[in-house]
Amino acid sequence: MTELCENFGECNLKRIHKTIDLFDNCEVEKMAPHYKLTYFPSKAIGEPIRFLLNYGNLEFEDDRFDRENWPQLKPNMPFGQVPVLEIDGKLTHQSIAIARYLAKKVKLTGENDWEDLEIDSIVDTINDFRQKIALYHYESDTSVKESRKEILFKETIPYYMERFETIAKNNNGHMACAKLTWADMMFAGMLDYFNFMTKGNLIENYPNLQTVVDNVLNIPQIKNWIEKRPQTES
Ligand code: GSH
Repeated sequence: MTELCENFGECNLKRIHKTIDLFDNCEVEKMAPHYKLTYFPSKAIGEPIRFLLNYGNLEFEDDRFDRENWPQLKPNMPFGQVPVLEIDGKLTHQSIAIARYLAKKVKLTGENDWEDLEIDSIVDTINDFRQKIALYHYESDTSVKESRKEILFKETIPYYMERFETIAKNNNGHMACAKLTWADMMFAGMLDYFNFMTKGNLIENYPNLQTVVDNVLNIPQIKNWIEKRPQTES
């Protein structure tokens, strides 16, 4: 009787294991998250997010609101600003945090903490650069704007661009880790905005930064996105 029971138990156990294996190997269709990006009708700091979503073939709702509707929309945003990425109904904010989250999803982060630090530091530096240009561009007092212009164009821009160029050269046409990462998406995604604010072509005399941008813009998903996205100045 004991022997019978043991055989019966063993047999059942094998059956259970087989069922678990079947479940594990089964292609369970997982629902893709629903992404909705809410932003002004421009590229600016929303575009690296759009690049990352496109790079990963992650379908998203590209919600560009009319500027005159902003006062009504603002109170609904977590901190009164955009871009806001809604993920399955949950609102997320801060463009860099969102980009980093998406970079993990589309495998454009570093291999380890050290590489992530390298990426994070250059992304934050690109953001510092953006803020310095924006301080000039959005200044409404013309005399203050004029005084900021001198420092921006003679000192700040060359200072940052020369260092970015050296980084791009040392990283074989990338902004970090000598490979394609989300830092490249941040730089290439925001370049049009930087050029709009400075009314020029910032990378004109920087061949390695041109390579960074070409490397991104030649990715088929990004090429396809650029062809189909709404044409906007900034
Ligand atoms: N640190 C924020 C981020 O990176 O997401 C900055 C967001 C931000 O400055 N958003 C601007 C905005 O919402 C548009 S680029 N401006 C309208 C307002 O503040 O009312």
